[in-house]
Amino acid sequence: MQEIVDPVPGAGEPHLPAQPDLVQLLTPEGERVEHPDYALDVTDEELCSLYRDMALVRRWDVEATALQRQGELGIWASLLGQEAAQVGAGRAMGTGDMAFPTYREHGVAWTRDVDPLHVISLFRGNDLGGWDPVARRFNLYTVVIGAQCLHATGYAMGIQRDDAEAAALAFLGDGATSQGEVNESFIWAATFSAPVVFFCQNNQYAISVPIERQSRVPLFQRAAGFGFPGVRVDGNDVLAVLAVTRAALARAREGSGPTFIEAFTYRMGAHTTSDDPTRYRLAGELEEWKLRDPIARLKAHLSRSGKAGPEFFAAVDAEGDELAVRIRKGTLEMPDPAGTDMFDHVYAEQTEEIAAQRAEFLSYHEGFEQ
Ligand SMILES: Cc1ncc(C[n+]2csc(CCOP(=O)(O)OP(=O)(O)O)c2C)c(N)n1
Repeated sequence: MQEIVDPVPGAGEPHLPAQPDLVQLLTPEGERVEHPDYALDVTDEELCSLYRDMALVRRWDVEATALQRQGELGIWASLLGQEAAQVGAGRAMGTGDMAFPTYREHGVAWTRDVDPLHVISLFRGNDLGGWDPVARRFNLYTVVIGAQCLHATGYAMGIQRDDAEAAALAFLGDGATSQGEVNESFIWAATFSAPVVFFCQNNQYAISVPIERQSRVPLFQRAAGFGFPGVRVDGNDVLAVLAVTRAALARAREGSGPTFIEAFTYRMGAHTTSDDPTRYRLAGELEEWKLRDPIARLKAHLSRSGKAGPEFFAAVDAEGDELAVRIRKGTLEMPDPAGTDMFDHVYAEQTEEIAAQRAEFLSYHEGFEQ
C-alpha cells in the first residue's frame, strides 16, 4: 500500500524503514486469502455471526444519528465504516480480558453485551453509561483523548501483579497518538512488559486534522521506538482484525508484553454530529473508501461462497428493524435523572460535606414548589 506523507516544506524525507503490507484475510471483493503469520480457522456459523454483529451495530448507529438530528440526543459519535475494526477486536477478547474504550467503540460495546440504550443514555445526558464495567469487561467511555491508555496500562500492571492470565485492550484513535498520556503509557507498558494491547483505529482524521499532520511515519512503526511490536491490519477486514488482535492478546497473556495494532480504516461519517466533514475532505475520498466497506465485503464473501443466502440476510435486516424500534422507543421513554443523582455517586460512601450539599440542593428546589 502506498504511504501518503505530507511534504513538509524544507524538511527532508522522513526515515521510513521497509513497510510490510497490511495484514488482510478478506479482500475488498470478499475473496478469502491466507497470511503466513495469521492463520484463522473460522466456521460458517462464526462468519455469519460476525456479519450479524456488524450489520446490527450499523443499524444502531444510523438510528442514534437520526435521534440526535431529531433533538433526542445531545451528540452522537458515529462508528460508520469502523464496524469491522470494532467487532473484530471485541470478538477477539477472552473472558478475563478488559477493554478500555474511547467514546466511539459502540461495536466493541455490542460484543461485550452492553445494552445499546446504556450507551445512548450517556449521549442523551442521562448518566455516564449505566453498564457495570467489571461485569461486562468493558470500562466506561472516556472522552479525554488518550487517558484510557494510562488506565489500561495501570490495569495491565495490576493483572501482572495478580499473576492472572488476562490482558487489557486499550482503544485509541490516530489523533490520540500525539497525546502525551498515550506516549507515557507506551513507555510504562514497554518497560514493565505489561499485558496490554493498544488498538489504534487509524480512521485518517482527528476531527478535521488528517493523519499527515499527526505523523511523518506510519503509526504502527512508532511502536518499534518504544520497544514492542507494531502491526498494521486492514481495519475493514473483520477476519484479519480478529486474527491479529487474538494473537496480540495471547502474546500479552503469555507474558510477552504489549503490542500496538494499527487498524487502517476510515471514518465514513462525521467526527460527531457536531461537525461537517465536507468542509475538510473531498467527496472522492469517501467514494473510494465505500468500495472497501467492511460489511459489504463480508456479505460478498458469504454470498459468493454460498455460506449464507438471501434468507439469512433478510433475517438480519428484520432483526435490525426490531433493534431500531427498541432503541427509538427506549430513548424516548428514558426517564430523566433525579437532580440529586450528581451527589449520590461521588464517593463509594457518602461524605458529610456532600450530604449537606445534597440537602441544601433539595431545600432550594422545594422552595420553588411553595
Ligand atoms: C485531552 C483532550 N483534548 C482534546 C479533546 C477534543 N477532541 C475530541 S475528539 C478529538 C480528536 C480525536 O481524534 P482521534 O484520536 O483520531 O479519534 P477519532 O475521534 O477519530 O476516533 C479531540 C481533539 C479531548 N476530548 N480531550
